[in-house]
Amino acid sequence: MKKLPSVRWCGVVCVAAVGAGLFAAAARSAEQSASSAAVERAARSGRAETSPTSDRPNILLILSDDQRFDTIAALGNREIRTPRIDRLVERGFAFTHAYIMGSTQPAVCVPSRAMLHSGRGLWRADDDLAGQTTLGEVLRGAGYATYAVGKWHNKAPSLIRGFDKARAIFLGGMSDQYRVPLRDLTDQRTLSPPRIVERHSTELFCDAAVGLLGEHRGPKPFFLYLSLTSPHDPRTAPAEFARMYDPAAIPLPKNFLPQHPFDNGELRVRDELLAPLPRPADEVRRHIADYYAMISHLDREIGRVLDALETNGFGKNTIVVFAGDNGLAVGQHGLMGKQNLYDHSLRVPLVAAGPGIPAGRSDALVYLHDLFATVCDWAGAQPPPCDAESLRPIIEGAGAKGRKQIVAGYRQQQRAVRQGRFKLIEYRVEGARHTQLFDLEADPWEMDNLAARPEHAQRVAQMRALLAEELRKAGDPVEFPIGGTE
Ligand SMILES: [Ca+2]
Repeated sequence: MKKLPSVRWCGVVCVAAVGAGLFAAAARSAEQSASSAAVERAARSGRAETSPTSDRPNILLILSDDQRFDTIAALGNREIRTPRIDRLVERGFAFTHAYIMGSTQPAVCVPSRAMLHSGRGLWRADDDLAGQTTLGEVLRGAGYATYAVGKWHNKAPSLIRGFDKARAIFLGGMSDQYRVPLRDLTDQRTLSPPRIVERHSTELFCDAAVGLLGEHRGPKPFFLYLSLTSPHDPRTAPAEFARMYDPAAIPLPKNFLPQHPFDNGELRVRDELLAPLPRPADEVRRHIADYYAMISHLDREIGRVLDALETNGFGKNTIVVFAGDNGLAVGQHGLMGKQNLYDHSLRVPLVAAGPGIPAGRSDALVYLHDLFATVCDWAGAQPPPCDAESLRPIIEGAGAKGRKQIVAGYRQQQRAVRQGRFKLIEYRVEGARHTQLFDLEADPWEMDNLAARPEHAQRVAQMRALLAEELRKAGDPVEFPIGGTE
């Protein structure tokens, strides 16, 4: 198993700096030059640092947008229909506890994708991936043909650097699903002016992916990144899918609340205004029905891409990864959006299937951005110094147990740590502080706050110390007071 290089970051973290940008500049100078040079050397020579072999797998990485972890039928959701993703789950390996690290801004997609494409944690990934070696660059340098389709939310230069071909690219966060402005990478390696085709974004993106699979010729293996804008709102699935779910028959989540019990610092953001306050139960049911309709539609569409793998002869030698960029509340805890640190907003689907991947499941704590190192590992490519850890030892049953803890933050108001069955969330909003402690085994819906109970006082203290230490190690530049007055 490939051992990732360890990185010492502490020396370059500016603890007084607010925001990721300053940190990124410091990290760039300290860490970037060596890895960039290696990738550039490999790209110039036209071959990989490690020798390309014909049996290296193709890699298809499909990323959905705002899809919560528990929206796949084969993983236990009894309402939703996801037959194609179910088949991936059944033949592949699913991580049931894949987390993102939160966000430094309301557009959670941006840092989430920056983390995925750089392998860096929240406070080290630059939103535009400026000067940071991307997954596309690493694989391109390692002799892969690299293709991108769909949403790219980290500015054009980082896209252009990493991909040989890019089709139907949407440079933004959200759009009318039937009027997405699409750009293509030209022969001059610039992006074309936007064009609009009046068809659902998921269908256009999957068409482009099918087209690229039809064009691909060896001997290089391919890396195809297919990034959807579904089930992100507007949740406007085609009629046959919109009819699939009757809102009246959708159960409310167990942790449904008409409103969040206290100000978490982000209750008026756009996502939270998609339903009135207090949240009407019927309206939340309708939102869930629309959400599920978008997911069933994307399930059918990615089925077409998976079929195209087979018809083009790539079925046996392609690793397929299906993942999401962040979760979504849709009525849980009185919230609608993803600007919080509850599990519904931090946890994402993460499934891989293909050669060398046994059928299985793991509840190990992992980060979505661990995929960066995992994909490099499958490709036989050396990742640059980063925070990602390859998931192959877990997938291949080598006794690995994943991360000891997961840490997350949201802007300057929220911080959280999960270790074992317990999760601590700390809030600081204009001088008001709240602490939540959840036992996620006994209370997976995060409804029963144990923080104020005397029998948990010692655990709260221990987890506060752990949170402070993990934030320091993760390079959080925000001075976030932990503990103190409730
Ligand atoms: Ca998203």
